[in-house]
Amino acid sequence: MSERNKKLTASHWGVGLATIKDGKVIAVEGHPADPMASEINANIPGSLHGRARVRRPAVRKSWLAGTPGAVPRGQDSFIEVDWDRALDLIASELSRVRKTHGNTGIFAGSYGWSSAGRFHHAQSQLKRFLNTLGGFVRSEGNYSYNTALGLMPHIVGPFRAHVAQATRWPVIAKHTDLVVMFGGMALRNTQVSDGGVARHRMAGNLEACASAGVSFVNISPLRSDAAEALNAEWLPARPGSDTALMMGLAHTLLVEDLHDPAFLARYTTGFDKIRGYLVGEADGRPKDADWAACLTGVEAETIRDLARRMASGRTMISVAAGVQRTDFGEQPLWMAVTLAAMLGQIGLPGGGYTVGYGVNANIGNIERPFRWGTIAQGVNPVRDFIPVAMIADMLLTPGGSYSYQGEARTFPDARLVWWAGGNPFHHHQDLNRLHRAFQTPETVIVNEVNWTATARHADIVLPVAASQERTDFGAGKSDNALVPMPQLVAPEGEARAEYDIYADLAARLGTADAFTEGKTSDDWLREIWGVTRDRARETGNNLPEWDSFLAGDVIDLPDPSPEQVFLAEYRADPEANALPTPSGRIELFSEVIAGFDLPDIKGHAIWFPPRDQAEGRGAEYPLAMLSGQPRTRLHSQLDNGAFSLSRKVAGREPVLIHPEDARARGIEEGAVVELFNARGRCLAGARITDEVRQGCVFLWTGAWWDPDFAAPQARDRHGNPNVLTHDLRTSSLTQGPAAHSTLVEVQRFDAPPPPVEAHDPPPFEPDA
Ligand SMILES: Nc1nc2c(c(=O)[nH]1)N[C@H]1C(S)=C(S)[C@@H](COP(=O)(O)OP(=O)(O)OC[C@H]3O[C@@H](n4cnc5c(=O)[nH]c(N)nc54)[C@H](O)[C@@H]3O)O[C@H]1N2
Ligand SMILES: Nc1nc2c(c(=O)[nH]1)N[C@H]1C(S)=C(S)[C@@H](COP(=O)(O)OP(=O)(O)OC[C@H]3O[C@@H](n4cnc5c(=O)[nH]c(N)nc54)[C@H](O)[C@@H]3O)O[C@H]1N2
Ligand SMILES: [Mo]
Repeated sequence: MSERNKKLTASHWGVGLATIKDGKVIAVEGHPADPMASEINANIPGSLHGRARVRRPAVRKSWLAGTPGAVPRGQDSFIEVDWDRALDLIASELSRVRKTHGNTGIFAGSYGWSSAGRFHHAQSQLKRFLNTLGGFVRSEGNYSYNTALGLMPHIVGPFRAHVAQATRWPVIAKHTDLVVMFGGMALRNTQVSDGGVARHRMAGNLEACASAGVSFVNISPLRSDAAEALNAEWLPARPGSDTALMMGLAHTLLVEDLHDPAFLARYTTGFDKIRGYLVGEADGRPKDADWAACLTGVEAETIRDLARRMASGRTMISVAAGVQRTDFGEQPLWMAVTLAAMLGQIGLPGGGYTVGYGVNANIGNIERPFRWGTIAQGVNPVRDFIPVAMIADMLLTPGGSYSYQGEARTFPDARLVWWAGGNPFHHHQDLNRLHRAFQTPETVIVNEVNWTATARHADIVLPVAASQERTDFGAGKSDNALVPMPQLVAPEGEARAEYDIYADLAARLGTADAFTEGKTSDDWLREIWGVTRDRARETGNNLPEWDSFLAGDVIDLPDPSPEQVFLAEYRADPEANALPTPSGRIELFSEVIAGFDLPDIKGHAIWFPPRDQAEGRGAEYPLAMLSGQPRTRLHSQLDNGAFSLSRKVAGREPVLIHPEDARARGIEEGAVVELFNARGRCLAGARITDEVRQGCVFLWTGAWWDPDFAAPQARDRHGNPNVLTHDLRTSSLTQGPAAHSTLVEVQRFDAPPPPVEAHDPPPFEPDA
């Protein structure tokens, strides 16, 4: 390590060097070998040792008193108890629920990012523990790109594999003329990658593209969704209108004979169907540039000109994951694939399409050279699951029916909910509805580092050690580096590593041998490191012994595929390398999806207007609210750290408002404003800027929810956009979250602004 007295710590946002004094982490800076270390590190000390830490096990007062409905979850006070009492309570609840309802009465879908580290991964630990006890209802998919996960296998192939195979940025720098970015490519989002990122390469790779003369078009409501160095042309299309814009481009290619019939014939199926739709065969309405101009707010001539430019050279079409987190988010994905197929450059270096550039630090920049070792989660004997974003629906309508992937399914009856490593009261939409939904289970258990809104909705809260408080190693899912994570400080209060908590619980329930296999954390770490070392050796890399690794610096491994071009093999030989779709080709029309006969997705890409717009809510709530990822933290993590706090406005989350929209409402820079719609309301701090499209406001995700239950609609005082978003999904095919499609109104808030209390612990009471 370059600097003595500083110790390594690894996070989803990169490797940090921590300074420790008197048993506390007092500073964390980026690793000197990281070309673009993340400022998020600066949040660690304040959050790690902050007021909000869960320091002792705690039980909700009314639940402990045996009158669980006396005060609603999320509004109750807590009683701190010792570990034995908390674990006895959980052991007896688990036994009771299993006996009365069976293991399908336990929901432990427990979505969330938790912390980096191969061994102390919150969800893996919880799942392993519950699997030794007969299993649990899980969740499927994610909040990030669920719609792509559910759609892409039907039309091109497995999405996760395809993201890993994304064409590399240096290839784009060399071969591409034009990158057309739907949803931009926000550099702020490339600070993070799940499991970690040792070197932030994105900014450098993009700068290299700009220097090589690659042109960029940023189609997005936010100008800064394109890095400044790109000098991108900004087309601020109306949010939710990407499909229409792509259709206008496709129609232009078609009528000006700029498309590639040979590619379409050889590599795709169903072009005739979408062609018929584009020219308006059935509805008499050509989806031409003029039609698209009305829906997108982008001039028809600009659309035609862009289509010609796309056809005149090597063009990469990029779709940000945020674009599919919208109403009918399947459609822009399918239409992007259709548009790229019409250009005929799929599989060529620097051409075609990519969904997901910018969704993390590593996509298109690096990949892991082999699979890292990990702790086995075991086998879950319960088959039942829910699509991840149906949590509120499941809790509110047990036994209710829903449609998913063409299948009629039934919600399980979740009596006990256990969350570890996620914050649904940050990540789910329509939080007032989720608050109601969380009243329905008999028992809610939450393992947390901090008193998040989710912890406040628990009956039993277990204080867990943060990643600086336990020994582990970091290795990003798509990174090529291994990072020692020695324990830096003792856990705050009575917090414990989750492995040790489950080991004690398993001992109470008679499954200790199955859970621990007689091993300590240290034994497991050595074993998992051993597996990682063996796999390294098989690929010709030598790794040190565990103890010297733990005392050393980051280990970089070779990049397995620096010249990678997405779908190059398919292009080279579409018979030998047929796609895993029903036809073996790119399906611009899918018989399978058409056969499901669903109301909200058809056999090819279709234009569906966003729901609020279609239902005429634009008059009452005229502003589109975007709620993208925050530059200053990871989701809700470390919101109480110094860097995140330093960017708040009037103590609240900043909301970006266009100068014209602010003027029309008498809103001044830095003022407290109120955002509202039929679902909820929140306060935020006004940042007036022409970076954001007129008619749109942008409120970052992750400000800890701070409801004032005495105020109208339990007004959130801090600025969490999910009090305003709907929790409908993209479609009944994929059931993906659609948070970006939200209409709101904004007004001045002239009353004395109430203090924000979200970063304080809840009220405690002594045990009676
Ligand atoms: N409106 C809107 N909503 C969104 C999005 C959006 O764009 N707009 N984006 C969505 C997306 S893409 C995502 S991925 C989700 C993210 O949603 P989450 O992943 O749920 O968000 P995080 O804030 O990362 O929550 C992780 C929680 O785990 C806790 N934690 C950290 N380490 C540990 C540990 O070792 N053990 C335990 N038990 N807990 C730990 C942290 O304190 C934190 O509370 O949000 C989604 N929500
Ligand atoms: N610093 C930081 N980085 C992060 C995260 C974080 O919490 N903090 N979270 C990580 C996670 S889990 C994920 S999944 C990724 C998410 O990565 P993305 O999904 O790419 O990120 P978002 O910020 O949701 O959306 C990107 C942009 O899409 C634009 N957009 C929204 N709706 C529309 C639309 O209808 N049309 C068009 N054309 N544009 C639209 C918005 O302007 C937004 O800035 O980010 C990751 N990176
Ligand atoms: Mo995500």
